[in-house]
Amino acid sequence: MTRDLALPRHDWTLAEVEALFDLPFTELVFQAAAVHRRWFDPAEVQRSQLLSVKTGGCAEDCGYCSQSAHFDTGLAASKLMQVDAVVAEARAARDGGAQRFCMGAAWRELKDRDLPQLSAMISGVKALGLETCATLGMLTQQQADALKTAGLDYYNHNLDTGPEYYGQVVTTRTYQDRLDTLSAVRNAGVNVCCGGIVGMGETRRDRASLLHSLATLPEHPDSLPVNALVPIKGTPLGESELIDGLEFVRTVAVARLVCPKAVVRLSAGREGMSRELQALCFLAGANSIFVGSRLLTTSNPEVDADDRLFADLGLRPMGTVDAKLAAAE
Ligand code: SAM
Ligand code: DTB
Ligand code: SF4
Repeated sequence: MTRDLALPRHDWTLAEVEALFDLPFTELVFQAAAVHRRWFDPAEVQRSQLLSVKTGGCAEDCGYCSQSAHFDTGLAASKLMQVDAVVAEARAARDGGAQRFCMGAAWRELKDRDLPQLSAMISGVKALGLETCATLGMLTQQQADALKTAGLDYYNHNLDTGPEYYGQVVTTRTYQDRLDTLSAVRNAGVNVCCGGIVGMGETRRDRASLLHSLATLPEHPDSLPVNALVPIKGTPLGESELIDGLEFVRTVAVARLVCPKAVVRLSAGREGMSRELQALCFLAGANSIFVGSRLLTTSNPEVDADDRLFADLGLRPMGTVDAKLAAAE
């Protein structure tokens, strides 16, 4: 009996994931599109908005990042933002059409002294009717539990690349550190948002290995961001060539096939992509994007352009803000 391709599996082998990458392009996209339709309405795409609530000066040496203190990228560092300012940005994001708001901090790990302020931000954003997400570096179990209590719906923490290539990109935090934070998040009952970056000089096998790592986690990520590297001058990866568009689509399609129920996010790097390439990503199973003219520290397509893209492709926003909460505030 042949296996139903749309049913989630946790026993993927790396060879099987590589074999998906090696399928003829149209066959791969066709299979991914078929699986996408089994779990989602393909006309719906989630809109998430990012805000850097604490920028720059980070102790980690992630070779792609504008915010690492190890590299001179010309980025000015700033302190943790005030709660009111964050909530005001979230309200504007909601009114601009976002359903999820993600707060990012350039930290190696969350410090307990910052927990009350972050908890207040999360509660404030949640009270606007938005889904809440945060990405604050490594977490302990107690911190993950506290964020859950504050109203956190999702925590983003990426594996970034396959374990074999990882050491070429980051040396200050291990792959196991990342897996431990993911367990704490999952144990706290917070949804896991976990993916990686392509276009960092890795091989197709490394991309397959990243997706293999994600597909063999104890539970598949709820959200799976696929970022195309945004090369940042001054970082070790600042002169990298952009990833080939078709290879990016293949990565999205394989992500959809190995984690069929995950919301796959077409994340950083959209500014370098044509509308047609983005449309292929949606066909291959991507069903979430970041909206707003800024990601964390780099630029993103303008909302008007994304509104036109949605209209021209016949796409609708996925989910809605909590109307009761939005009306009450
Ligand atoms: N400091 C926290 C951490 O790394 O755990 C959270 C913020 S960090 C900027 C979130 C993720 O954004 C990274 O793990 C990486 O996958 C992605 N990212 C960062 N810089 C990027 C770039 N230049 N291009 C593409 N993706 C990037
Ligand atoms: C993710 O995977 N991509 C987002 C989010 N998680 C936090 C971040 C993209 C950052 C792009 C570079 C920047 O703007 O600094
Ligand atoms: Fe710091 Fe996160 Fe950037 Fe790594 S990706 S340097 S942890 S802000």
